[in-house]
Amino acid sequence: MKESKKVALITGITGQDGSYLSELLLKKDYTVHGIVRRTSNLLRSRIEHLRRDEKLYGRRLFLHYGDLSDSTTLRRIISEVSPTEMYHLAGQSHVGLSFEIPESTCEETGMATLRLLEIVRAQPSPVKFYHASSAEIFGDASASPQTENTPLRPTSPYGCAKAFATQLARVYRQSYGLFVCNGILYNHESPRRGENFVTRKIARGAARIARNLDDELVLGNLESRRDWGRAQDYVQAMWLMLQHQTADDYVVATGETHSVREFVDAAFAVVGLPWEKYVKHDSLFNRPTEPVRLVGCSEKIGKTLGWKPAGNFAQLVREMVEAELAAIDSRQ
Ligand code: NDP
Ligand code: GDR
Repeated sequence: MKESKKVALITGITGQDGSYLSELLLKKDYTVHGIVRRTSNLLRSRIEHLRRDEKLYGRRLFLHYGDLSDSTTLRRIISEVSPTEMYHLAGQSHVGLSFEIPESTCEETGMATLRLLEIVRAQPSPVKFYHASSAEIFGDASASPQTENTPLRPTSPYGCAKAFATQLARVYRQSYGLFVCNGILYNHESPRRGENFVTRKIARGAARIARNLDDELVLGNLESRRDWGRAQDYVQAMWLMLQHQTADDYVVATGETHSVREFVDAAFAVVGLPWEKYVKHDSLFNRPTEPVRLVGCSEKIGKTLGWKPAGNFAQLVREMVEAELAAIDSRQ
């Protein structure tokens, strides 16, 4: 079999974005290497279909054990794989939980990015590096909508760690001429979203209530607003950034916000139930602080790389609820 010349290395391949990005790169004829950490459960549900594909696994898709805290292993994997492109997506990605486990969040998100940049800097062949930055770096945003030039004012340990990593990525690009891009991504969702993020929790809750498996859905702040897009479109943006002739930072967003309440309303409308009867509030899910006015301006990536979001809010909600219903029905 002819070896593809484009070799990608993905940290966080088992996550929502890593799984969609792997599919995209494999379709584009890349050889894809992913770093997975040791867990007690071998089933990696989001990439299991790729791992079971005999035409891919062991031929154009490879998994390597490594943890973000383990620099000697990361260095060995990067040297052996010699990637042309590296997508750094791994880390503790839950903002609310970062208040409970701030040290490990900052270690994984901040220090691990520094670790990887240092390893990439020492590679004999250039590696294009994508860093998964986040809208959370803007936190208590001083301007709205936010652009690549909006000041960083994070409001959570997670946001602080991403701000540190984002600024470091800029420093490595400017100081050493490395091809490093920050994708400043706003919330993006899909049926593969982790179950403790609000959109998946709502979609799953609405579907389970509709099928009489649950009788309530307990949430935190219903008035929070987010700029929600589709994960499948956002991994396309990651890839586009590394194909451009120069490295830069890009905001990736829809430019539209909706409240958690609107998401709930739309999700329960899909199953034809009145949400007010089932949704309860528990302050356990409230956060000590919330970012404000988070909405992104994706004009730069639109003009420079031709990216634009596909689909709208209503389609996203429907897609997520229908996927939950289909999963329940296939088990019954
Ligand atoms: P997920 O939480 O779905 O995936 C995180 C990935 O990181 C998983 O593969 C996880 O492995 C891996 N990981 C976590 N800690 C370690 C570690 N110590 N060593 C090795 N691997 C580790 O996140 P998403 O796919 O949603 O997001 C991808 C990245 O983009 C994250 O950095 C996130 O912070 C950032 N981001 C996400 C946005 C979104 O809306 N989704 C928006 C902006 C930024 P395992 O499967 O074993 O848990
Ligand atoms: P976020 O996503 O913090 O924006 O981070 P999340 O879905 O966790 O929260 C969105 C908003 O919903 C409110 N909320 C709840 N959130 C959760 N998780 N559970 C609840 O029960 C609940 N009730 C209300 C939250 O308070 C918040 O305001 C995501 C992650 O993917 C990050 O990794 C990424 O960087 C940012 O998006 C951009």
